[in-house]
Amino acid sequence: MKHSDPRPDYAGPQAGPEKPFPLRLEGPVVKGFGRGSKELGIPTANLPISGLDIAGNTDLDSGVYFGFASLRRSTLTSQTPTVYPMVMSIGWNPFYKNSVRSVEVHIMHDFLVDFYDEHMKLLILGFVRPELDYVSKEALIEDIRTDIAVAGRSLEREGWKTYKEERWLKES
Ligand code: ADP
Ligand code: RBF
Ligand code: MG
Repeated sequence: MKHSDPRPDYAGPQAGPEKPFPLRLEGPVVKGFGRGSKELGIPTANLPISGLDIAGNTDLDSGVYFGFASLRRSTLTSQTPTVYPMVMSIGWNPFYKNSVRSVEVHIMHDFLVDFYDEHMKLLILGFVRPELDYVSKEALIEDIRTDIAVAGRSLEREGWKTYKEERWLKES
């Protein structure tokens, strides 16, 4: 896949998620490098990388995935978690030459306040593309914007949108 190649409008099969999906990951939202919002204009809620081990998914390929995320306020544990569509990046962020692997989630919702420390659950339903390096920050941003559009459209399909009601996501 070259950076200049046109991108498909959808990810994953029309009918719905296929093995090994759905995959589940969860953990507290932690501080990342502080680059998402400030540098790229795209905030990403980071999970501790150990979250990958907990779920037994250490071998998950680096790249962009999509699905649904739920958030539970740490101070209001009795509250039913809210579910949102999400797109996420697992990897080394070659553009930034990170030395640690990260799990970062962009939630497709406008939040008025930050939600560090809240418990986030991820129902990962499909793969969008492998992780890439970029010639410029603008090229990276453009591809992430496309990832968001592709994920949003893909999750609205009949065989996919029902996962928003999945039981585990809504358990507090
Ligand atoms: P960090 O490097 O600490 O992850 P970011 O610049 O990536 O910083 O911002 C991430 C934080 O922004 C999240 O932890 C969350 O509290 C907040 N946030 C606000 N809106 C969103 C959103 N739509 N998706 C993800 N995080 C968001
Ligand atoms: N970083 C990369 O270096 N290469 C990528 O291909 C890449 N894809 C991403 C896709 C999405 C949907 C998101 C949310 C982030 C992606 N990133 C990628 C990570 C980006 O560099 C990171 O969010 C910022 O460095 C802030 O931590
Ligand atoms: Mg982040």
